[in-house]
Amino acid sequence: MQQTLVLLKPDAVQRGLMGEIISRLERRGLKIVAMKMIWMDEALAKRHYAIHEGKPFFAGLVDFITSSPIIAAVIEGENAVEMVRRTMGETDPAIANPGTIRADFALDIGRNLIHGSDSEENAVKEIELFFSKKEIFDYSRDIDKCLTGS
Ligand code: DAT
Ligand code: MG
Repeated sequence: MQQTLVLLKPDAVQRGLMGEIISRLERRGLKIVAMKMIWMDEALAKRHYAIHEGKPFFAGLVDFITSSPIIAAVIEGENAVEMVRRTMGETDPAIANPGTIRADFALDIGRNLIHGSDSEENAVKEIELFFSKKEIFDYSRDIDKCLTGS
């Protein structure tokens, strides 16, 4: 089963939107297999966003993501990477589809509430950056049989 990394960014924590966002992922049927509150330091922020190093928004992004505690979670499900990305919406809330987390709760590309890995390959790397194997749980839920027809 596919896993992906989700971060609820400082704006989600500060605005009291953690429950709302987690609830949307849960209600979709996705399974949370790890979750914790952490305060990212500059080194972790730079590693996590290494692909954006050199871009004009990089310094601001690192400052923002380290400005408050955040929630880190591992989400599991069939096609979880894409399911989470589509539930989040486009990076820029201004063009995200209504009904997505970013369109419904955010205005600004730099304050878009949630991170989700963008590929299975990156998900594996990002999960390793935030979680040890022991922090990720393998468990089943009775509702899982209600979520698919197969
Ligand atoms: P995503 O978070 O949808 O994967 P990304 O990986 O392209 O988007 O960028 C990472 C984060 O960096 C994004 O969530 C918000 C910030 N960001 C991206 N482009 C930006 C821009 N043009 N101005 C300000 N912040 C930006
Ligand atoms: Mg990205």
